[in-house]
Amino acid sequence: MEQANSQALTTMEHAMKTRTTDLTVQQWFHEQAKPYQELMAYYRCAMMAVETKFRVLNEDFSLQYDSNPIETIKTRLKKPENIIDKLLRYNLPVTVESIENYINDVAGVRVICAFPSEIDMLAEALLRQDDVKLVQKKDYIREPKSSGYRSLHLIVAVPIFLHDKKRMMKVEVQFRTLAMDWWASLEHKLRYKKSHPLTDQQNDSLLACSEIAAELDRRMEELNGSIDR
Ligand code: 0O2
Repeated sequence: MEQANSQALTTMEHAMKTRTTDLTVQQWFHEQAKPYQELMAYYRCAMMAVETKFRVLNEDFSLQYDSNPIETIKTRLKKPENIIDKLLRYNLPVTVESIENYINDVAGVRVICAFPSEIDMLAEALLRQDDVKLVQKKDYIREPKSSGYRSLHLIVAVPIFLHDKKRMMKVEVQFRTLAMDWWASLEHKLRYKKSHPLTDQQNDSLLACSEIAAELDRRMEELNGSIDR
């Protein structure tokens, strides 16, 4: 943990130094290192809390319906350089307060299901829990991005219980099917492999692949519905 923190700080320090030579920003970093580390620790706790909620739901669905809707759960803490980039992109002050107030996806949990209907089922089951507060919903499944990206994004606030207080922390939950995840992983790999943007033809091709993946999801869902248990 100590080692991970100091690694994150080194990366962040590097990110800030390479983006600006402004002494006040560097000074900020030295002053804010402790509160930054603390905030990241709280986000790690919130990710653990949300991951546990999904593991419990999976277990319960398995007992009640003899099905495990979750194929995989992944967690990630946003990289320090991406946090700084986002603050700068939105012209927000580089402060620990602004990270907490405005960056909703510092803590990320990705839930991968086999079928699209399992996504709605899990999202509803999460939001029914009385300690989970919905902050924002972006449904890129019903309205895919122009790139072809499909996933359901929920920003939720969940409590974490520390030795002397309770804190509400925001976590971004991305729900995807295996097909949506396959497309997003490959698209990311292809897009970031190149130093220059993809051509219109390459973008069209990626969009077409996303539509094929969506069709696969529909067919598998239909097949699943037609199989008696
Ligand atoms: P990281 O840190 O690498 O995970 P923004 O667009 O970032 O200014 P917002 O609201 O965060 O604002 O964006 P959005 O689009 O709702 O969600 C961003 C995240 O969704 C991305 O994380 C990806 O994980 C995923 N995503 C969104 N669009 C695409 C896409 O076209 N292709 C792929 N493969 N993934 C996408 P980041 O931002 O990369 O951050």
